Amino acid sequence: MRLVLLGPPGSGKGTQATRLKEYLQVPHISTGDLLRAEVAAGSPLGLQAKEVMARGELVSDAILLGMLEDRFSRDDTRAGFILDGYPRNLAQADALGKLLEKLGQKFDSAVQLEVPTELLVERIAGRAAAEGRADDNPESVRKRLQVYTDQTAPVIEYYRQHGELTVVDGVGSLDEVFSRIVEAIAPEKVVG
Ligand code: B4P
Repeated sequence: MRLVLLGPPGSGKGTQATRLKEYLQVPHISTGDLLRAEVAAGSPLGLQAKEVMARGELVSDAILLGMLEDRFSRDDTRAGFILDGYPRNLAQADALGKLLEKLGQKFDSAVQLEVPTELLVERIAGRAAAEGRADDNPESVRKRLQVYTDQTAPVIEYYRQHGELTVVDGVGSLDEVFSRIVEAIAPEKVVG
């Protein structure tokens, strides 16, 4: 199964992708995690991305596409994937479509997690206290939410128009949200 998880920061994309990965037995590809690994390694790419991420802005499309092409060149993505954090703007949605076409892979569904803004802010504040991620400070969170509204929300329309959008209520316990996603993506597709 080839899935994209869409939703604002704090909507549970990373959280649910970790569970879906076990359930669907396909790799979880988080562009945020890939970037954070580059930052931690101090690579040239990581050095470029570090400040941009800390400000809550989007890293350049060219860097992201290069990273994605590299990740998709690995055999484990042939049977499927859960893509978390990509695409974040229309240019990235278009680039992903072209990449899958080139690889001869059929896309299944974009799952949008819907969560009200007050709850997003609350969840991220909880993670800030627990993990201290560089971009979970109030100023960056405001910026990330704004970037989401301006650049990522149109991606939802893109998938809706392609008839590939599945909307899921992201409010509730981790188990409740997970069950809703599994139900929405048609469990019969999951077997095999
Ligand atoms: P990401 O790593 O994608 O960060 P995120 O949007 O905050 O989502 P995340 O998956 O981590 O959080 P989740 O909602 O699961 O991106 C970080 C930065 O990297 C971006 O700002 C950008 O700079 C850069 N970047 C990444 N991809 C890019 C791209 N394609 N193009 C350009 N730049 C890119 O969880 C949040 C919190 O909520 C957690 O603490 C979790 O425990 C909690 N939570 C989740 N579900 C819950 C529930 N049901 N109930 C209660 N709490 C819940």
